[in-house]
Amino acid sequence: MKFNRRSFLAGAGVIGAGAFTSYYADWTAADAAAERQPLRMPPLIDARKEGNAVALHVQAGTTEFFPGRASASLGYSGSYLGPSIRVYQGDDVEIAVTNTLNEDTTVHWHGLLIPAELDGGPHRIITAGNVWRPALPIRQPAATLFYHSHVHGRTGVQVYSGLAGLLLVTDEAERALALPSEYGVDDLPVVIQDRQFADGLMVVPQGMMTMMQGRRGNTILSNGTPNATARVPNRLVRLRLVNGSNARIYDLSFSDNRTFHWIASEGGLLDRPISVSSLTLAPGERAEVLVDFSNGQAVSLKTAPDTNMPMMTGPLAKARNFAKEILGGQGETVLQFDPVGGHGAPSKIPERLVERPRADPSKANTRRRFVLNMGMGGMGMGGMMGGGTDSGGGMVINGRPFDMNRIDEKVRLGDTEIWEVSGEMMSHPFHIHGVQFEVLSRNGGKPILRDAGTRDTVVIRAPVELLVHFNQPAEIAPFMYHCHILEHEDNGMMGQFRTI
Ligand SMILES: [Cu+2]
Repeated sequence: MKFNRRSFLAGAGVIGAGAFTSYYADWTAADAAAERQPLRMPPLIDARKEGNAVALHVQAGTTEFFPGRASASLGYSGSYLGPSIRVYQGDDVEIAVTNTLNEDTTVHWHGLLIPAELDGGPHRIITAGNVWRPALPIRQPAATLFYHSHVHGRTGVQVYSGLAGLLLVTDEAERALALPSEYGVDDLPVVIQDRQFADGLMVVPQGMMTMMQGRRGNTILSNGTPNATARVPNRLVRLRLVNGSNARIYDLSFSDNRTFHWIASEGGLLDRPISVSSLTLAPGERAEVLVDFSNGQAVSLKTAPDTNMPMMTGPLAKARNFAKEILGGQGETVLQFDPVGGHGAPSKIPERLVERPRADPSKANTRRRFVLNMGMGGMGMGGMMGGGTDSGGGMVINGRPFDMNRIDEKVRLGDTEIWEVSGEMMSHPFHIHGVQFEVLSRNGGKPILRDAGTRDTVVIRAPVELLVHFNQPAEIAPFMYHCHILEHEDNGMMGQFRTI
């Protein structure tokens, strides 16, 4: 992945060369320091062992992503990311969140089905020095959920700096399946994030290109570890893959092209495992998979090159394609696995997982349409390039940027609706708070394999029909729906609804 600055400038032409070079200049920095590091494991907090009262401290600190190089970062009760919190279906769990930062924050429980006033969206600000104590009713099936900052306008920076962690819901049906579930041993959370490093230090990309594409970086971290290696037992291992990146979509596969088994979507376990050799994961999406390491061979989880860039014409398109050619390369290693103990006994994959009631499309009487747009068409290149550095180029849904004081949609509590969502310029991960949904169709045709199961986030471009069931109240506070490219969200690609 070497990158020649002069030839890149030539490709960029005249317009926008400055923006491109500042964005890409350090793109190759991290490769040089490719020393393997053991995969870091977020501490596990079992809520029941804490009497269902958990404390989280939002704090600033420093993290040595690379040995001896201390980067400024944020974390929950730690310097980067937060503990994995195991919660049990049927329990009420109080989480006391103390904000020790010098700025506002919020904690959104992404994927948790709870009333809107507990959801931790942009309205539920925790000001500096204050504590928020939501009592979260855990009523949904086992799933891997993702808590993170959602403070409007600063979500991108705060999550990038480290404000994210996992909430692991468990229930009896899951435990009865005897899936690998020894945390950190054969049940591994893997939070995948790309971050920009210069000289071994994490830097926060800024500027117009960053706002358009979303913050990306030259280094892939797994649980905050660059060049990570996981030692795993020589048997079946569960990976809870979480895309915690601000903007990048990963197309994951193993270096030996082995088959693995997708067992849970964002909403929880599928009805049966689906054998795959690759899996796409957009920001905010999660997938639990079973991987058989019984052949004892080292193997790497890899991603295909990053190709989700805004569609452009003219000199910017040339520069973009040029960047893709140079930077795309052969893809990258996300995480290496070193099985311990040589050859093991081959693993058995369960044939069935769980049966869950499904929403009935014939009950959906209301259809709403949402178009996620980047508003570049109307502005023209000159306007876009000449705008403020962080203007973001007019991120909107249905032509309107987010307004905290405007309720965009009102839904009847208990209803099932069809939401038809499409995105322009590039692929966008669309997330709806307080619901789970199923994909009914894609671009007028059948859903793809990856659309199986219930979910709260889905990557869209051509129109996708979602069957959404609304069973959480949003009277005191609204719920959000938005693009999960965090810079798009921060710059207005978000709306809000009430359920009444
Ligand atoms: Cu977007």
